[in-house]
Amino acid sequence: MVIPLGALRLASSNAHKARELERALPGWTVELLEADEFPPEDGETYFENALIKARFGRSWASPDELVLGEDSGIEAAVLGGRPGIHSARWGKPGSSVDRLLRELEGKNDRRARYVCELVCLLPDGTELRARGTLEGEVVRERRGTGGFGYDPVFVPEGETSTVAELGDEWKATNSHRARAALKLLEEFLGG
Ligand code: ITT
Repeated sequence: MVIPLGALRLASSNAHKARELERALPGWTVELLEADEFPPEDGETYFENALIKARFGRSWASPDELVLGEDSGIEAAVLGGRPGIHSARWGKPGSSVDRLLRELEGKNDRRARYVCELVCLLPDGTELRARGTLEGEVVRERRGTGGFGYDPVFVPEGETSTVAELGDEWKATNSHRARAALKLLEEFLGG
């Protein structure tokens, strides 16, 4: 199946995700779904949550649109993969990064990875899926202003700067989301 360049409707309320995906997919536009409320993300995996969002988007979007669901998170090795799918709402609202730093206090093993799962639902109901990861480690203090979420405390493997210092340009080709988007593109091209 070869899908021509076009528009993707992202079933998300996170504008950072839409911008990052659009930059990662030259020639495509990525727009957020204008929904007031999204269904609860009660899946047990990133894939299940991405599928919940994509199916919700499919029920809202115009029949000819391609709909995308995205779920992502950060997994700290020494915490057994937490916060994982709970990354967005870990601890008190707005304090997820503080909680991660607190839980890693005094720990030498700072390894972590970002994970992103994408589910694309085509107008005919076909489901395409792609996953991207980014390995790295969590530093002890915030640095940088780019990106969002945990980016000020996450240094990717092979880098010395945090993702927030590396910035949105870097994310557009290297992030877990960009990697998943490129795999999705391969699916679009019939790979
Ligand atoms: P939607 O569910 O509406 O798409 P959300 O932000 O709630 O938006 P998720 O439920 O997928 O998204 O949670 C992902 C969380 O994981 C996100 O809020 C961040 O805390 C973290 N995260 C994921 N990708 C990230 C990235 O590229 N940079 C920094 N933090 C990220």
